[in-house]
Amino acid sequence: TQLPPSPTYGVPLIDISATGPGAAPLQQVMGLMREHGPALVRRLHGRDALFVADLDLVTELADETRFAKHIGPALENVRAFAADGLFTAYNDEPNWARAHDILMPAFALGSMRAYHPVMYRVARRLVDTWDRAAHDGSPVDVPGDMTRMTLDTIGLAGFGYDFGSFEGSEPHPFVESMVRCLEWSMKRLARTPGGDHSAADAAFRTDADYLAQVVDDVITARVRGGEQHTDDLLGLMLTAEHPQGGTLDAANIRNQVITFLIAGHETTSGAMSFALYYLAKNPAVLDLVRREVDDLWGDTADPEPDFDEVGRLTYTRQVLNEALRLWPTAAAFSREAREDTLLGGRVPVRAGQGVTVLAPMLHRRPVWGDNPERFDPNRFTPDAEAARSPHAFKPFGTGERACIGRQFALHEATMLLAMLVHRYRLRDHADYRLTVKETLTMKPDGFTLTLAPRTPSD
Ligand code: MNH
Repeated sequence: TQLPPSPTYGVPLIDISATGPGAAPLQQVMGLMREHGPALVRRLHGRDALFVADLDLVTELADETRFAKHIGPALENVRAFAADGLFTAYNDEPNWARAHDILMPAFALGSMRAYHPVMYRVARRLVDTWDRAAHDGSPVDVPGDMTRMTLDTIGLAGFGYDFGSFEGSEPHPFVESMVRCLEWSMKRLARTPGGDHSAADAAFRTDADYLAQVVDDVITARVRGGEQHTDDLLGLMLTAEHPQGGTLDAANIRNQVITFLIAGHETTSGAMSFALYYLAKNPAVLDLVRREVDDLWGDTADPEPDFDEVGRLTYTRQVLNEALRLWPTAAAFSREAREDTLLGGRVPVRAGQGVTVLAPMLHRRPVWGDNPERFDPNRFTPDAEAARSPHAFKPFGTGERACIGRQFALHEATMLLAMLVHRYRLRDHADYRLTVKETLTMKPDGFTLTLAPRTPSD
């Protein structure tokens, strides 16, 4: 569809073609919004994208009768390797509803209980690695190790497949191929028309083929094992029938496995990394987390959190929410109008046209008070949450296409953070300055810590 000419947008139009989006396109839009306000059109080589962060506009976009998920150019690129998997499926693609209905039980509360022991087992792998680093005084690569942990967790919990990421010194090659695929999806958005990108595209194909091959290994391992797993993700994918009939076909299962291996670890890893960053920088907050975990586990050297205890770590969870407020690791999601409409009574949006919500800026709007950059987990006390619009905080997207793995991520991350704070003193040995790396998702770049074991009462 032809977009209306610029003056009818009703918001500032900024052409970035001269500089391009650079290595951090979403942070660039954050900067543009700081200058031009929370709704703007970014023009790049004649392609326009409407970005919003204003609470009123996001509240409207959350109205499922007027708007739905939009597969914008970024997710269109991700479709090149995840196709009709849940995350990138079109709303009206039959496989979306079919897979959603079949897989929902795997994210019910009872399933979280079933995943808990696996999550704990993998958290212990990380702790064993960090114990050695604490002993040697060597720094730990925080986002790298968080990624090892979350990949092993989703592999084992979802698919009974062990990536063994802590065994070698290198991350599993799946991670590097995946990151390059995500980078390709992002950089493809910035291409100047007419350039030759065949080398980048060929490299992408190699990586995407490798991801598919890993996925086939995951599936073969299960089928050959012959066990009657029916309750984890892969078990449901392979065996469950939809209430209205039909199972997932082989091609769709492959797309779902790729989708879950990526969506199930990349963002959670970043969220834990940012949370550790803020803990390392905010001793008063760290003290409160310590108090919470010490109340539960005291001087027990190796506490094994049980499922219900993780639910009682309310302040630790507030810390995670506050980290996701400042750096929602899946920072943008898009909505499309079901019919031609006026957004906020002033921005014309055509049926099917995309509008991208920039969560990190939504999360810094005046509804968050006059010092939104301050890290303050008390923004997430039950009272504070009850007093605030539910649309002011959207790290997991919105509506029926919102994140299916939210409880999974929060359980895994809350337990790990609590275990780490209970066990170590975190030392910001390098006086780390935050730089956020974008590969569609966001992570603190080059963030390391050194560790010291905690002794009773310190
Ligand atoms: Mn997750 C969708 C953020 C953890 C699996 N996820 C989304 C969306 C956001 C999101 C935002 C909506 C995107 C859109 O509207 O286009 N997810 C997160 C964050 C974390 C996260 C910030 C961790 C923190 N996600 C997880 C985990 C899993 C998972 C863990 C799986 C175990 N997420 C998904 C899937 C979807 C999704 C699958 C697509 C759901 C659908 O469209 O039906």
